[in-house]
Amino acid sequence: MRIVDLRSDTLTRPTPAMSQAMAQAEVGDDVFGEDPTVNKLETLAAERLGKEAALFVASGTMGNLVSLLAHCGRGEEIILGSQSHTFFFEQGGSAVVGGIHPRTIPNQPDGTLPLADIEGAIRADNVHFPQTRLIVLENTHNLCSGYPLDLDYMQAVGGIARRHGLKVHVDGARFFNAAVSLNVAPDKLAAEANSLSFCLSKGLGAPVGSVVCGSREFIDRARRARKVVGGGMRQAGVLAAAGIVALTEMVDRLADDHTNARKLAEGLAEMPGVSIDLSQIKSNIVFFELTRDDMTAEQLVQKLDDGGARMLPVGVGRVRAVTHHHISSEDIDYTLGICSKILTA
Ligand code: TLP
Repeated sequence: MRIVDLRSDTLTRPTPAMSQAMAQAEVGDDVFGEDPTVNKLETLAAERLGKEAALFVASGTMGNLVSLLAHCGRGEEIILGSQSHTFFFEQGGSAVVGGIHPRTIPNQPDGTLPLADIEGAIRADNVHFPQTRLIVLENTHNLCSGYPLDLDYMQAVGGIARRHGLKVHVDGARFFNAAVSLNVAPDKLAAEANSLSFCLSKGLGAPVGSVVCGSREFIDRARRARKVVGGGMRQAGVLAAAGIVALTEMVDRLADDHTNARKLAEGLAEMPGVSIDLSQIKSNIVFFELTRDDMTAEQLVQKLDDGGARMLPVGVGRVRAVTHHHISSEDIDYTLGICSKILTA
């Protein structure tokens, strides 16, 4: 049976070029700094993001965790969005592992944290308070329908951070989706980030891995943090090889994923019992709400699954679909056909 799997862009399997690069990768022991393919990926990633250095890590979760550990000490505080992946989906790792205190601010539908709220959350020097160290942004913002944070916003947050002596970390799991959606060079969009973690294993299609970018001194600390969480991966060049292909061949095509997400959203908007804000759809993530009482999100997703299309129920009455390089425009027609049968029955 034909299955169109829109649950996540993490489902992407390596392209033939990636498989070939992995099979032929030159490797060494990366904990000794001797894996030439990892070193090449790190140099390339740092260049693309306009940073001094980079670090290959196992996952987006690890990228955020080692970044937070490198920026903050125990009892220090980070300001981040209440809907952020780091707060919501990473088991509170920074608190569990690093004793770092999270201070959340409600995200706006466009993924931003209001600037006044950020300023208001920065702690005064007072013996009762933890000390604020870091502002964490997410670009694109997963739970906010993949909305990209634009250059003006990044600069405004960077300005606040500088005025208060804070650092900025960007969870850029889908940072290249943001750059493509906004049509801004990645290094320009990353300029205000003291650190940025992006995933190779989402829309860019590599099977495993993320890269953290920042100053050389920051990356040295992140490398120590990676080791303490068991992330020293030895002959990791077999994985990094796919990451190099992801960075060099898979960025520009993200625009197709955005076009397909838009087409899916526009089709869904026509269906009875579906509510969707089309102005939210800027990259490869589509969220919609079911507005009928006779079907839950879980029931809809089950029916879709039976019909040959997979999506994710996320919260009450909310469903997520994510486009990626295995999803064609024709797959979207097929998916809309299945949705229409279920929702108009
Ligand atoms: N997101 C996954 C799930 O965990 C929800 C997905 O399917 O979207 N930051 C952001 C913004 C993410 O969306 C994700 C993964 C991560 C970090 C973590 O990356 P991994 O899964 O590589 O640890």
